[in-house]
This record gives sequence, structure tokens and C-alpha cells, in this order.
Amino acid sequence: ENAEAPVAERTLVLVKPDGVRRGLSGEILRRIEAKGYTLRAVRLLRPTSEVLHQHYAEHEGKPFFEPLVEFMMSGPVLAVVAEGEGVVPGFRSLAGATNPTEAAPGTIRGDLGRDWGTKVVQNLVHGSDSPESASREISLWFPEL
Ligand code: RTP
Ligand code: MG
Repeated sequence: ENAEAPVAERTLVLVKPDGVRRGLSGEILRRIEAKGYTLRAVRLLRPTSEVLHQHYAEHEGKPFFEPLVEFMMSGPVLAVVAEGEGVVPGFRSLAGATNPTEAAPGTIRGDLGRDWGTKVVQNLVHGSDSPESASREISLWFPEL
């Protein structure tokens, strides 16, 4: 190993309550590992309103904000730190488009998700959208890391 190698790139993945409820946690972890990324930390938890308000701070004030927080508190969430070069954009590619109806086949949302006619789109997973978001979100969900 190169002693000059930078700290490995990390992203925060959440399997949202719809994914856990539908029994898709294993399938989603399988896809992350099959792509070649490493699972660095995994925790099943019921997120508090405080954590979710911080996590989704950029969406505060939007019409879907409170329904989104309520949905995220509707059941357990699987929080995951995945690691590997390019994992931030790489996991966003694995996840697919936000709207599961439009997400391409081959992606998590495209293969496993659909529109259920709910107030807020249920799209199975969250993935950090930049390395800066990833480090902020990892400290929020895994303060010990
Ligand atoms: P995520 O953060 O969950 O990975 O999803 P994303 O980047 O693809 O989508 P983003 O724009 O960050 O929105 C965060 C989550 O809010 C819900 N949402 N609902 N119009 C709507 O009903 C709407 N827009 C966004 C989704 O759960 C989305 O993933
Ligand atoms: Mg986002």
C-alpha cells in the first residue's frame, strides 16, 4: 500500500423505511458490495426528528419536507458507511434517479422501486451527493467514526 494514499472516499447510504419494511436491506447491501465497495459501518436505528431535520436541512421549507421527515420516522432505517474510490458518485449511479418511475432499470430505484401513490416519493435509499455532504452526514449518523 502506498503510504501517501489519501484517506479512502466514503459515502453515507441510508436504506429508508420502505426498503427495510420490504425486506430489501440485504439486496441493497449486496449491490454495494458486488460493485466492489467496502462496508465500513452498518447500523439499524429509528432516527430522531432532530437527526432528520439536520440531515435534510437543505430541504427545510419545501412542501415535501415535513412529510419526508414523517416518512423517515415510520420505521427502522439502515445507516451504512460505504468506502472506495469514487463511491460518492458511484453509489448515486447505483441508486438511480430520485423518482423510481423514471429511474433506469439496472439501478436500485429502477429495479426495486415504484410509485405507491404516497404523499412523498418512497425511493428506498439515500446517498450523499458530494464528499462534503458525506462527511457532514457521516458525523451526524455515526458520531463515533
Ligand atoms: P436522497 O437525498 O434521498 O438520496 O435523494 P435525492 O438526492 O435523489 O433527492 P433530493 O432532491 O435530495 O430529495 C431528498 C428526498 O426527498 C424526497 N423528495 N420528495 N417532490 C417530492 O415529493 C420529493 N422530492 C424529494 C425523496 O425521498 C428524496 O429522495
Ligand atoms: Mg439528496
